[in-house]
Amino acid sequence: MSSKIVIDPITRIEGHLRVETEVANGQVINAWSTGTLFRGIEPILKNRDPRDAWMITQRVCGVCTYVHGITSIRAVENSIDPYFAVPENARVIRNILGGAQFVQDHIVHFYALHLLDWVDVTRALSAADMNAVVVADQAISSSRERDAAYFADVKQRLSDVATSGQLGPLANGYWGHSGYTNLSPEVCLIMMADYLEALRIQARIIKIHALLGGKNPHPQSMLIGGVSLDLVLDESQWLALYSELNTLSYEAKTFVDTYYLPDATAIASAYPEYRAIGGTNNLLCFGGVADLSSAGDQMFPRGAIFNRATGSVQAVNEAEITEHVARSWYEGSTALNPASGATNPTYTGLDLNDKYSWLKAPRYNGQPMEVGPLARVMVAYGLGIVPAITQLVGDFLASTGMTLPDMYSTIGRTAARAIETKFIADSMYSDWVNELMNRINPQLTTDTVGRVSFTLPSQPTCAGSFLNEAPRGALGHWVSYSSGGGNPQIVNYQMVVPSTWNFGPRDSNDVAGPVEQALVGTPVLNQQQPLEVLRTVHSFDPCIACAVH
Ligand code: NFE
Ligand code: MG
Repeated sequence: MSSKIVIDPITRIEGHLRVETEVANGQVINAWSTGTLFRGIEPILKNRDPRDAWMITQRVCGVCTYVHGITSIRAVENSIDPYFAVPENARVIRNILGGAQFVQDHIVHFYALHLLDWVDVTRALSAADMNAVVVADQAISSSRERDAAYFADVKQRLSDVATSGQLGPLANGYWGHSGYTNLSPEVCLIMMADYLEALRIQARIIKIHALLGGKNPHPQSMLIGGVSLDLVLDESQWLALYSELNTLSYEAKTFVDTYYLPDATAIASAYPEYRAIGGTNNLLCFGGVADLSSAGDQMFPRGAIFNRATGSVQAVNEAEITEHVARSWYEGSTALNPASGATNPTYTGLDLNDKYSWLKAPRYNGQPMEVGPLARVMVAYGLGIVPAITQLVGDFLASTGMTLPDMYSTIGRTAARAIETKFIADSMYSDWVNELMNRINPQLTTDTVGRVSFTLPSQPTCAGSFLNEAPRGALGHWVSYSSGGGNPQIVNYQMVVPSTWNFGPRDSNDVAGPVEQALVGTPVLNQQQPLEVLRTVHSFDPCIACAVH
């Protein structure tokens, strides 16, 4: 006998996601992932000027803001010249905008969207001895300096929320579930304190977008050819900018060192059962996050891993990317490469035996692929060419007692996100901010160039693409446009987006998508409170606004 569990909507995500599982003998034996809202950005882009596409594609999402903008710009730049190079100042500014995006986004995910899968708020309220909380806090990280009065205040604030009857973001958790008891009440209170700290720090970090991008979400300072910022600064302007960027990137790095990575380590240590739950078999990374040189050396290398063979990373061939729509609400029956992709919506109702999602089903070499932090970290680790990742993964495994194969799991995915955040936050503070400020220091340089001029190609039809990394994983944009004598118009615009890879439905061969596969085998203790399902779904950090676009 089996039964069905439907979670609709899944909350603490971006966008509209329904997950149905079939459970037998206390375990998930089948799963279906459904994106329940159509967006239509690809059709909206038709007939628009390709130079405007980045402004429109940014509106795919306000969570992974910036990444669709920059990916669009680089796809158009590639249509002009596959070796199109922006000025060094623009390269470094783009890196900092991207870095700030990743660090802020991952902190928001870990604390605001994922933490309550591991921490029971009601348990935090039963912590009684604040001196014991201080001892537990310093056991998680010795660089923390909080006292009993601090935690008593946090407890009081939480208790005030609980008794107000207006729980806000703390409402509707599976509180009291026995799967939460791995963490002591003291550690639950610590984690809730860090949740509140994270709300404050994420707003600080993303101020970097206001400084270099004019606003957040959706920075305004990019252009095809570089950035639109005026880089001619006098001494006092330079000092003011340096002081802000240095302080903000230091706060980001310090928060990751003091709270995020230690908390992720503590959760991974406390929930060893999640090393064997929620894994997938194949990982795909397009490479990116930052261009470390004008030659295009990327912070995270490109590569694919099949069947968990971390040691044999495969090269990526763009021609092997396809999207299936057999089980999605779109016309067509052939799997298409996005360079010739199509988006013609046709809704036929939710039918798990036929069509059941607004997401397409991307495949690489015909296989479903998990994308995201775990793919980036494992590809870099497998290739062994990023010393910081080799070191951070080694340290994490040593401090949690995990093995490398354990990384193919729900907790490994959550760990990889924290590990890469540390690498990015360190690079932003120690390298990129200094690189930019040295480049534009009026006492040291006369190189104030932020953009190059360009001419769109004059062929009847031009095409470009760019493979990038967004916080949730591999992101590709493909554009083709008619040059039309000064009035260029988009003919086709296709995006294949991280959460589309992870949350897409079955393909025309009836092969399930990554999340659908990852959920199979998950134990479910209480079908009224499917906490275990939620843990794995959230570990992918779904953004269904992006995934459908
Ligand atoms: Ni809307 Fe996004 C990221 C992109 S996810 S969050 O990261 O692209 O699919
Ligand atoms: Mg698409």
